[in-house]
Amino acid sequence: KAEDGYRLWQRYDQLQNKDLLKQYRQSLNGVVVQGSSPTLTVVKEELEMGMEGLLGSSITIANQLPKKASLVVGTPASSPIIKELGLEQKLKEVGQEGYLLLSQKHKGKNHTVIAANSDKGVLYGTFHFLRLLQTQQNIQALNISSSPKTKLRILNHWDNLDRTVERGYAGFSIWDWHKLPDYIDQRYIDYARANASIGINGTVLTNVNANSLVLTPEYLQKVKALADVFRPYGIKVYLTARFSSPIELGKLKTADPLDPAVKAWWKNKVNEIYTYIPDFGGFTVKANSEGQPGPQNYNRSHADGANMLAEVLAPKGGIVMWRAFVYDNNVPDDRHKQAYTEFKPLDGTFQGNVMVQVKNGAIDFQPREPFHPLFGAMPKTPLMMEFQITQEYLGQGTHLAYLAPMFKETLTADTYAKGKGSTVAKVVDGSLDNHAISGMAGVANIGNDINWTSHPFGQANWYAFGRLAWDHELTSEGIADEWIKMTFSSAPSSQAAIRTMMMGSREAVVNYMTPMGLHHLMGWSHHYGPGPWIKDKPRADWTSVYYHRADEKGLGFDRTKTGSNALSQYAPEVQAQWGNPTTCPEEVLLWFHHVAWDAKTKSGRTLWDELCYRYSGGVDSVRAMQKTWNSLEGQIDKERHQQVKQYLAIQEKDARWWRDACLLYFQTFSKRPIPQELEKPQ
Ligand code: GCW
Repeated sequence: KAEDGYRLWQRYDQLQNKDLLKQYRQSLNGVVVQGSSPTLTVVKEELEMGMEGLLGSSITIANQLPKKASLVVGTPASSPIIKELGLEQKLKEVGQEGYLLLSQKHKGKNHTVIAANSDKGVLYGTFHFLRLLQTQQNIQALNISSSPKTKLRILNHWDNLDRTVERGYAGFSIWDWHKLPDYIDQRYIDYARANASIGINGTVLTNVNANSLVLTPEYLQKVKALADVFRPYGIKVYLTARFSSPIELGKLKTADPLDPAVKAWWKNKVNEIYTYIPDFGGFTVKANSEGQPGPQNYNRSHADGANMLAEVLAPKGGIVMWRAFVYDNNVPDDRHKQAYTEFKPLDGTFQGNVMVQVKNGAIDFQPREPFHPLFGAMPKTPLMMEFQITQEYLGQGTHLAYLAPMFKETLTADTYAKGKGSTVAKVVDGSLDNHAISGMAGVANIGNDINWTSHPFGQANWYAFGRLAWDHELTSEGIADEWIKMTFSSAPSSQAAIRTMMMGSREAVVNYMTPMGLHHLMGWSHHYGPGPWIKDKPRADWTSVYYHRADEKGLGFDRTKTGSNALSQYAPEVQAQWGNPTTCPEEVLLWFHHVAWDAKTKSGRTLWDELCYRYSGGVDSVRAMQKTWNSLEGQIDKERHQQVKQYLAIQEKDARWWRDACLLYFQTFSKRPIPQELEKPQ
């Protein structure tokens, strides 16, 4: 049924395990939520829906302690019972958004407690508690405390006002601007529930390639309607600000950030926004990148632009997320270097409420990229992570690629900024340099497809992003396990099989698209299929040949001293490892080195043979996923089983297309045969 996909990981179907059901029913005899607020109303609704569904019996939510064991929910401020439990010390440690889940005796009775310092914390605790039931955990001796490692956990929607979605593969935008503000689609509420359940606390509604229209009163009313829906779920609304808005909307002659009239215009605009949305979060800005207007148009710096906006937002508590993805058609150097070159010198010049938002890698959301050299290089500036959940370069809406391992790979990478152990995660969560604000943004893969993300497994990437933004130390396997149990089934055999599929899936994509550090071989502009042969574009780096540099001698982009020297942007320890082809991990070898076709790789094979093996291995991995998935027929509802099966067939076909196209093309340079034992390209 379509609803199987629509309900995401929040299915709440009755549990089948009789013993557990008995345990749950006994220990959750009553539910007490004292206090009232829009967020507590949401808490009650979710508990009712979740527990009634999972336990298969009706529950009533009281505001007095019942006679029997019960679930007690709230904050010391709104709930006298919670206050009596004496949790002050423990609560102090979890901060404003954290929570406790405890099994606790009170006046001779055993209670399960969800306690927090704020209603929002209670909401997060409630979702965690429901997850325990959904994943069938023992809840007899709970002693959980949790708080987010990153402060801003934000989805970026690249949604246009005409409802097209840039790099969106799951239908049109879920924001129905035409019917807003009067019609509130149930989808907005379910969107908020899903996000709150994984700790997401902000959403940028509009595309970074921004349209200034969204800042007009007509649209601000609509934005307000969405903000009102999301507020009880702890989600703040942000917008993208087109830098030239003072010209387009204000009829000014300039958008120069140092011009007093420009600043006054933004100040008025920001004040106006806050009359609609008193807790408006702030702006995300893409400036002087891919043709977008920005401060450099007026010979000002990114800091001048960001600080002007930050100053007018500061009194209202708003922030600026200024993107470091600057890709200027007129800068001739290796594209890898541009962001670092422009931003590193600005470290220490940004206002306190500016965050610089940096993509995970220096090029553009490739299946694998080494971490961005800006991480660790701007200690005085809070750097926000930008991941892409939508799979622009990873098979878009039809390829299965579980991205948690990719996110983790970047987060655990060591920048060596302050010696060994200076991971990207510590830069991003602010702990390495003691920043007051920290954040992670994920470019959403959500659209109005019934199942939200086109590929049923795309939901796992939305889920994993939220979970890692909350706690980057969670493992990819652990996140997959939770998600599978909630989304599909908890039968141990299918659980393990699906987890295996997921865990290998991103590496499979890397192998059949861009193994060993190859990158940007995708077809021009759409980025879906292979196009390693692409040349003759107005700019060298709009071509693929620019990135792979295949010739008779070998393959790969020399980014060492003898080449573009992008490597010099990393810490000396990183340079030492990656700068030497024998110590450079093979995963990024061709990213940094031009390697001879006959050079020996770790497997003992030549580069050419190894490349053939990797491309073929990618195809084999997809076939293995197909086999596993077919074996699960009957254990997964028919509609989702069929959909994934058909998508895997597309993926297998595409994987062969990639393998054959790339190998036959590179063979025109290597002039070496495909190893005998491998399937021949067609
Ligand atoms: O990944 C590239 C995309 C563009 C996108 C740009 C960006 C929103 O191909 O579609 O524009 O990056 O991140 O700004």
